[in-house]
Amino acid sequence: MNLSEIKYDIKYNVDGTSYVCNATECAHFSLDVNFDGGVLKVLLNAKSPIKFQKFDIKLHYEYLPSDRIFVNGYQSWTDSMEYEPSDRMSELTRLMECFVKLAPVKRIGLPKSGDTLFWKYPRKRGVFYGWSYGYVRRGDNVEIFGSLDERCGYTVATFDVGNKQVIVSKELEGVTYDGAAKLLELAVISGQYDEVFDKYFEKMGVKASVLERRCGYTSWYNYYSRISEDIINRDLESISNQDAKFDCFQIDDGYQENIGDWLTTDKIKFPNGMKAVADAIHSKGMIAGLWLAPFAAVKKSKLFTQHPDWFIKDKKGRPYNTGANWGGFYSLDIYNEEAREYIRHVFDVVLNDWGYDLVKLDFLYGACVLPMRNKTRGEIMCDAMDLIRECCGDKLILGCGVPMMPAFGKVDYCRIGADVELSWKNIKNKTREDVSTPHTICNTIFRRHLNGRAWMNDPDVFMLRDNNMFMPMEKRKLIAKINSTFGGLLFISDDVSRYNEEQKAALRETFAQKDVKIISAEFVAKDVMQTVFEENGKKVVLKFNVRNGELVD
Ligand code: 9PG
Repeated sequence: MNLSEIKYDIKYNVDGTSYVCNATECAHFSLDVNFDGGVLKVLLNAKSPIKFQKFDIKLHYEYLPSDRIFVNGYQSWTDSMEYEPSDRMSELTRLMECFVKLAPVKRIGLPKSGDTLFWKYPRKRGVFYGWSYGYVRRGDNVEIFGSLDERCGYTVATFDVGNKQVIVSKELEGVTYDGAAKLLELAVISGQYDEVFDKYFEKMGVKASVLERRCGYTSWYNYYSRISEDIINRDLESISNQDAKFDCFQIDDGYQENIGDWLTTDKIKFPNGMKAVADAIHSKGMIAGLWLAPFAAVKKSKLFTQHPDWFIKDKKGRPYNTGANWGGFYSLDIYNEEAREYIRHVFDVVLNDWGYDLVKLDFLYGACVLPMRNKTRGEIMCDAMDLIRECCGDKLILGCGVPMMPAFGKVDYCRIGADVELSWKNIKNKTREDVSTPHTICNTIFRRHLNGRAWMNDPDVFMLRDNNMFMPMEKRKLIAKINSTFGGLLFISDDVSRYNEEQKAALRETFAQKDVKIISAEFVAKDVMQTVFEENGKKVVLKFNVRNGELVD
């Protein structure tokens, strides 16, 4: 990269006046830009207090029509895939985009799980944007543009084919800079797919995961929140009578009286409390997992009614809704000392008193929906993940609903796609984070580079059962195959005592440890995914339509 070819597109504000700057030196600040060893670093020296409205660095890039462009969605659930240069990225109609920005819709929190409220969505054909990193693939060669540090603000990589540019932007809302600060540290690496990601994580200082892949059960995708001690005990018993190797049993949402009151168990559903459940799981030789959303609370929870001041507030000091689930929820301000103490206490009870070995931590994005305390969203999320790891010590964490890069190396397992649906239909989503089988399948394949590097990937469950199931066996088996080929955590939600011989065999086959080497995975026609891999030395080709799950030959 030639530094003299870099273009700067910066808008900032000093004392209420807006300025534009297209150079490294201007009236109110200077930038120290350095490109060394494949890393582009930008340091700011602000001469007076500055707020940035836009901070874009533009690099010249020549695309070819055969290139494939990968952009990483904002958080776990956000759709992420490779595009062709002539594609249009948006899955949301303009109408939907306007709808989610309406004040009453914002109030119920619908768009808050994604980036819609703080990042302008490119509408044009041939413009693709993603968070923290993205790449251009030319045949077998991949060139990645990847942030090495999101603590100095989230990084957005935009690939603009028409303008022959890669634009690296920083999300710096809410911060006033004065004096010296790092604004960007970006690695540009090219080579073979695996080699490039190995180098990227090495530069980031995130060590490869040493965990084995895990096989287990989660209660969510059959009963949703309608669980009880009876259902859990029955499924636990059925699983322990199977000859497939289960090593983890995780209780999901539904055991607690209210979102936020994690230590107040619903006595009707779980009369013996949550320690008894963990003990029962341990007695079957499995590790015990429990779901919670450690920052979240609903209005009627004891936590929120007793301590509204511990929660994130808007500019006017009113509690700020951070998402639409459970009729709307609020998130704790992770810098509030009492809130931090409460979070520590919850983990202490769940992990030490109740004895859970793994926590599935969900809706984490809520911690950074608003910049505050002169910190960017990126810095807040990094701090939130540090707090979580500190609270959990060396217990296992399965991240979920979490902005990706702040969680790299901080969680042991992580969801990398949307929730799977009990059917395989191509629904039009309200947001890019919605429940969707096509989205989760694409993410499992296109975020495979994170598996074993950032953590072990959780591709979400596969289902083999016949009851409460709305897709044919062939499609259920396809999901199982994709998950076991690309994922690092294999969970079902089925009552396996109802399995017939075919289902039992499919379960054993999915859980069986295999030596897998992915050779390629790409779209070969509209919506047609073709993946080629070696499984125990044998070449396998899988070709299917991601929108409906039909096999293609
Ligand atoms: C428990 C569930 C399960 C599940 C998680 C998460 O965008 N949405 O509307 C949306 C709803 C639910 C959801 C994710 C997204 O599910 O992914 O595995 O734990 O919470 O409530």
